[in-house]
Amino acid sequence: MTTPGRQRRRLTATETDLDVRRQLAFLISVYQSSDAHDAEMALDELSLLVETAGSDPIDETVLRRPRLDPATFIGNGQAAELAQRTRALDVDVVVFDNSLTPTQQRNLQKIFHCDVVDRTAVILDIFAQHATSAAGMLQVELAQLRYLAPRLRGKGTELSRLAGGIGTRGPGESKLETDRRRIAGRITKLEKELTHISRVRATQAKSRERSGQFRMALVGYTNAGKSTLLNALTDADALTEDQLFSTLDATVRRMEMPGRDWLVSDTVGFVRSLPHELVEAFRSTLYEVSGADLLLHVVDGSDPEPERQVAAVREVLSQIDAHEIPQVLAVNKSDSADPNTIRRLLASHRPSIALSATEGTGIDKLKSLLVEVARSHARVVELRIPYDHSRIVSELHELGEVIEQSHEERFTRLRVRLSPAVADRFTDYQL
Ligand SMILES: Nc1nc2c(ncn2[C@@H]2O[C@H](COP(=O)(O)OP(=O)(O)OP(=O)(O)O)[C@@H](O)[C@H]2O)c(=O)[nH]1
Ligand SMILES: [Mg+2]
Repeated sequence: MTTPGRQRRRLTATETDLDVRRQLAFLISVYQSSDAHDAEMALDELSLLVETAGSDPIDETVLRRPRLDPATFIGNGQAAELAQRTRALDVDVVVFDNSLTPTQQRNLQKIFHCDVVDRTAVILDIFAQHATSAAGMLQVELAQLRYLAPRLRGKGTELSRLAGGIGTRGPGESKLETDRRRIAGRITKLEKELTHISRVRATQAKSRERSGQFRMALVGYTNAGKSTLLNALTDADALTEDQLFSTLDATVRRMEMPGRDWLVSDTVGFVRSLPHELVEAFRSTLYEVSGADLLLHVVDGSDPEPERQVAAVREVLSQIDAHEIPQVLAVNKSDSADPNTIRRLLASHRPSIALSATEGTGIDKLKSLLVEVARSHARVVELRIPYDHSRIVSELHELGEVIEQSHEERFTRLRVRLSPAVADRFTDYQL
């Protein structure tokens, strides 16, 4: 089930030096009561994530544990039993879909005699390998170190961590700092650099806001086709790949729309329970989302259970306070999706539209729908602009749709349709 896209990735310095082979991974998903199906779905996705991170999942198991063990998560006995299985398979790393506490991770490592990581570590590792911009790298490294710091407590960093697998690679070619004494200093330094970057970003975003341009952000599960759709909408050349998290940095493009151009941004894909360390670190990147006027939520209609993706995306949107922004659902990959699934999605989510970003079908309809939705959320305001502020009149013609304009003794009187954010800027002139 590997696809060529998933295997391609840069070798880290450690790997190049030591010519390390791909790690063999054993996957475990634990559920507490009746959600066995969830646990199995979770394993399928974990398997993709592990492959994307560059390891080979060779076997997996779903465990039911009504009570979780604080020391070893799955209990000593069960762990010892599984350890026999993983040793026989010569497994390098055991990957849990569930979150493990630092203590559980340490204890399990002793029982399994190999690396034990959780889903968060895998996602952080993928982000580290995919980060290319300076800001992206700083953000990922900060998230990694915050995650790693409590895990290095106690004596010795133990284990095979020096071998260079999931959880040891920093962004780009770097190796993650694992010396406890130096981590705190590094974290402070990264935080400082990122504060500076977010200040610059905030200024840029503010100036875009002031320009009053309409901003739409593409959001969606990883691999849903956001970048492909951005390209189809704007003739851009954003990187698209059949792999998870190929886009990490926000890209902003201009899209021609009737009346005026919109700014459209594409950004990091979401995934079920995106690690909070990452959401925190990527807050400034995600500002493109939380500050948008409209969200275009892209879902992969060919996924076996796209509703799960939609729910996961909504959850992240709430985490970044973007859940109240108007949304349009684009059911993508209609060329390879089951028509019943498409119908179901369209019926349960409004406004929505089916399309294929690669085939280009539905793109024009999507644009009309976007215009319609943007309009329905716009406010019509009545303004009185003194003649000596006439510059504002021409500005209003650019920012919105002027419905009526008349001249009074000392004012120009306008009825104009504006997006709520822009309307707020002109409250002083409202009647
Ligand atoms: N069949 C089909 N495949 C598509 C369509 N749109 C995108 N894809 C494929 O889906 C894969 C992912 O597309 P991307 O545009 O990179 O997805 P993304 O949402 O930007 O993914 P990340 O940035 O990794 O989160 C690529 O292999 C695309 O060619 C479509 O309409 N139909
Ligand atoms: Mg992308």
